[in-house]
This record gives sequence, C-alpha cells and structure tokens, in this order.
Amino acid sequence: MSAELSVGILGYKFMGKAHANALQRLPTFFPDAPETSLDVVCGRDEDAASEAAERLGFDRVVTDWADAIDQVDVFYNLGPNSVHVEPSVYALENDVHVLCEKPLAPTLEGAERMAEAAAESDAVAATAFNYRFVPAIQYAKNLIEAGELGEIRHVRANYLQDWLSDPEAPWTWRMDADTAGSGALGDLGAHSIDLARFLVDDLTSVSGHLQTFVDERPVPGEDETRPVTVDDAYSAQVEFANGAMGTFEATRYANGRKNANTIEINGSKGSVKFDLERLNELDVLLEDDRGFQRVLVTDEDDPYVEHWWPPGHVLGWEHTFVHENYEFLSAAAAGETDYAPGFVEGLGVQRALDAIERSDAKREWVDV
Ligand code: SOE
Repeated sequence: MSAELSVGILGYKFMGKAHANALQRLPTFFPDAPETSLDVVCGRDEDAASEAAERLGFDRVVTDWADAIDQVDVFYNLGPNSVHVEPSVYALENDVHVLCEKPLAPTLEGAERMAEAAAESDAVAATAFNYRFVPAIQYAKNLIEAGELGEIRHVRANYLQDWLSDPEAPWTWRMDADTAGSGALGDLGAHSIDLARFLVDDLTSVSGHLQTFVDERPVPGEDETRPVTVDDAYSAQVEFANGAMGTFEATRYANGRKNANTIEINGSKGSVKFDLERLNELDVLLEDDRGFQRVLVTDEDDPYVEHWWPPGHVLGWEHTFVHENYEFLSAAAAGETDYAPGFVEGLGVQRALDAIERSDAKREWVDV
C-alpha cells in the first residue's frame, strides 16, 4: 500500500456527494488526516458515473464493483442497501478497507456475513453512522461517561421526515423490500438506535410496530405505479441492558418535519436533549439546575471544533461526514481493525431492526 490511500466509491448520488465533499475538506481542515487520492467511481451507467466522477473530483470510472475494489486501498460502499453485502465482503476478503452506509444490510443474515468478513480481515470496516460525529453528541457522551447524568432511566429517540406525506410522491428504491430491506425503520431508525447504543447501552428486548400508509406509488417518467413493500413508519418500546427504558419512532409522514433527528436522555441526576435541526446546541440539565441550559457546543475544546472556526461560527450537517471520514481514514492508515462504529456496531443495530420487525409480525415483545 502506498502512503496515499486510493479511494473508490460505489454509488455517487446523495451519499457520494456527502463523502466526496468530506474527503476534499480533510487536507485543509484536518492536515494530520491520511492523504487520499480520489481514484475511481463505480456505477452501472457509465455516462452517469462519468459525469459524477468529474463533478465529485474522481479520476476515472468502472462499471464493475470488483474492478474498482481490486484497484484501491479504501472502498466506500454508498449504494442502495441491496449492494452492501457482496462488495463489502469481497473488499474485506481482499484486505481493502471498507466504509459502508447504513443500515449495514437489507437483512440480518447479510449483516452477519459482513461482520464475519470484517472479523477475519486485516482491513478496517466502518458503518457510516455519521451522527456520532456531531460535536454536541460527543459532548453528551462525555457527560454520560463522566456520570453527570447519574443512572440512565429514559431514552426518547425520534427521527421524523415528511417527504412521503404526499401520496403522489414518486416511488424510489427506498420503498422496495428487496433493495432497501426496510423503510423508515432501517433508513432512519438505524440512526436513532445507533445513537442510543453509543450513548447509553445495548437494547435487549423490544416491542415494535410498523405501518405502511400508501401501498403503491407512481414511477417517475412512466405510466405505472409500483408497490411499496416496506414500512413508512415505525415505533418501538425498548429495554436496555442497563435497565433503562426507551421509546423510538421514525416516519416519512410527519408533515412539517424535514429531518428532525432528536434524542433525549434522562438520568437520576440530569438530562440531555439533542435536535439535529439545532445541531450546534445541546440542552443540558445537571444536578442543581432547575431547568435545561442551552449549551452552544462550538468552543475550541469541544470535539472537532478546533479544526474549524472560532467559537460560535457554527457547523452543519456536512461536517459530520468530515469528522467521520477523518476517524475512519486515520484508523485505516493505522490498521486499527477494532475501529468503532465498525461492522460490529452495524450488526448490533441490525439485530435491533430485525427484532422490531419480528415483534411487529408476532405482535409481542421479543429479545434482540
Ligand atoms: C433519507 O431519508 C436520509 O437521507 C437518510 O438516508 C439519511 O441517513 C439521513 O441522514 C437523512 O435522511
């Protein structure tokens, strides 16, 4: 492997743009990050992939993912969930580092195969849970680890969007069980569950409920509809290993909520509240406080902030990807195969997603 890590990406749309932007920001803001070369974009549609490669700053294009993986040090799996398993396993078997978007796989079996491949590989595997890398989330984690909230009793985590409220909103792969696995549950719930596992503990049992409100949707540019075979929304009650209890919800139908990813944690001594739509802030209540205090998490000694701007010069959603790429690439360069969030954490979340689906099917509590 050369000193510079060559990068290949599979999938060049929304997540391709987010990660390419992050890779380009690193040399300026995180000069100690490993150097990378943006080498190859992989996509079945060569023309579209070429256009994307040029726009995102990559050198070339291939149409076969194995070709891409054979030629790079680091593989970013940013495609639909149905292409997470095979290419990621192939990369790890060939000791190519992998960062894979969430949820890790469409099924629990797929995620288990990926985690096994990661355990046997000398390469580093990462699951792209970018919200762990929000400074305010790491600030909350530090408070919890320092015991400032005391014994954790409640977790309330919601992820609310509204882009499917309109029944005429077009069909996409995110609505197909074979391609996506699940709907709001895997796409949004995976983030909430990862944050809860990161900040609090493992989930041990769940009572889940899934709902699909609109069964078919128009296919863009065609005179037909396709069935929606995933959930539009889920809710779950959960028990944590440490005895805490939790309530979770995600939907694509919460009119007026664009990307409301919130988590509130209450302990015996204090509480924290986070809302992605105010991501520079954390509401904190400590032992002697009579109400929540708004902490602006933009001081130089706050996580990652010294790399950016002076206090108060707020960060945005895209910065979470820069921090995530910094940590992942640093671990890859150092060969830290116990990197977290790795495929172990991706699998942990997938077990919870699977349990919520099982619970819904049986209409009873199940173990994770
Ligand atoms: C779409 O619902 C989506 O882009 C998710 O796929 C992302 O993971 C989330 O961060 C924002 O919403």
